[in-house]
Amino acid sequence: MAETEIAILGGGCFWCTEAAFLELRGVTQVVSGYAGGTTENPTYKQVCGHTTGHAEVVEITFDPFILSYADLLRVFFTIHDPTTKNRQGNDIGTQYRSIILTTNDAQAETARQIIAEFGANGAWPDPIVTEVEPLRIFWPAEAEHQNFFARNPYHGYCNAVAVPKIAKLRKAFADKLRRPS
Ligand code: MHO
Repeated sequence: MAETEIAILGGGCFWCTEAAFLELRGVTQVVSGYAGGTTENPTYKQVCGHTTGHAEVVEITFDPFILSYADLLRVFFTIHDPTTKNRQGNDIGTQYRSIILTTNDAQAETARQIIAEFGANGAWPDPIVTEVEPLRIFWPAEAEHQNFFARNPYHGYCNAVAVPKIAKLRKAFADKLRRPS
């Protein structure tokens, strides 16, 4: 029986999203990469140049008996802004779009439910613009983008973008952390 499940989520800069999801108990691996575009083997430069249609995403491997896909999505909708089209904060471009790439019908159904939940719970005043589409292929990003924040803890951009995400996650999901904070 499969003990792990894969979630592919795009919520802005993957350095920062990766660092946040690594906080959760039940998450066994997070890989930064690209999905939702057309070309094969996209590079960071191509993705940033908007020539491939890919979004920056994270591939999260998790144990669904410890952390459900629904709860993973609740974290996702808490730590990024799902209401700004092709934008997260100061980062603007299609690679920063809010997107859920589903690996099966059950994930697609759960994604629609959680979008409805966050559309109604007042967490975000504006309409949610997150795209939901079936995953075609996930391309891992270049080695220098993996574990970026852990390897660059004093990076100014990450301190401005990743640190507040992690703080929000720790506060809102204290019962789901790998280590108590
Ligand atoms: N504006 C940031 C984004 C990094 S992220 C991996 C930078 O260029 O450093 O998209």
